Amino acid sequence: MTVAAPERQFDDGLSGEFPQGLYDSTGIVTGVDGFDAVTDAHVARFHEQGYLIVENAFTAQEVQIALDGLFHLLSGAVEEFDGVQYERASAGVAIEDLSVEEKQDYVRKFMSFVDYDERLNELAHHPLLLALVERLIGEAPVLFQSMALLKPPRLGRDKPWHQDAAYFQIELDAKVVGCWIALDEATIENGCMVIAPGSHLNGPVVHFRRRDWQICDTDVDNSGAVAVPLKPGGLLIFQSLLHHGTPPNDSGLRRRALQFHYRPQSAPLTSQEERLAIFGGEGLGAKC
Ligand SMILES: O=C(O)CCC(=O)C(=O)O
Repeated sequence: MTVAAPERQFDDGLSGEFPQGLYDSTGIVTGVDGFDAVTDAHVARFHEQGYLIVENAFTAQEVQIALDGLFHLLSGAVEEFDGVQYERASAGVAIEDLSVEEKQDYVRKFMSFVDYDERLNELAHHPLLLALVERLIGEAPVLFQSMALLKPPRLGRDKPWHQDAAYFQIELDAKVVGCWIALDEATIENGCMVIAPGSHLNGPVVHFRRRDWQICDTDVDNSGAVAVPLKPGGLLIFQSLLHHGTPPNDSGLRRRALQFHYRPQSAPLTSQEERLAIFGGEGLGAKC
């Protein structure tokens, strides 16, 4: 009996032109060295600036374990897992014939994997990570989204500027955070995070479906933007209203990352209608 290969899923973002300089920044920012170095002053600054960087948050061994977990899922060994989304540019490529090592260079993202790999689940519930998130949000964190974002060499598209809160059905006042963990060295050339410090304090802005669910390119104010290069194992924690995006990977180097989102246990959930009433540019008659 032959078993049909699972249908390939594509990320629903599109490639496309964007204004030159969209991901330009005024400089780079760095962080504290290790979880133990985070002081109350850093926590206070997180609330003002909307982000906190912890270099060397995870060891080389933990990074390798995370990659092993992703490779295991990509190999198809866990039949029930269908969370891999490929770059549309892979449409004409017979990826079924490729090794896992080769296949990863066509993947845009992995979604919702913690229930399918214990190694990744453990990383998402790393005691030091959870303790820091709890310090930042003031309550026991609940993991509600797991992603791995691979920006393949020369193929990885940009992730347009957006606010993560525009994707979530969670009350806006809730202290929701994203934790972005570099599995490779992330640089400006291969598509590290670019953020607008303090932008979370200005509240929600309308989003449009263009290359992605995003802030209109012409509404982006990157005059104070900074880039966040990270070594493998480095961590960027950011508030869900912080404006951020990533440029394409025009380099020959991989840029793989994990991203976990946590909400406070008590955060009230909302609906798609309520979310779009705040963020849905088109429905609100805004122009892009
Ligand atoms: O890792 C990336 O390229 C973008 C991550 C991000 O901002 C997101 O997926 O919301």
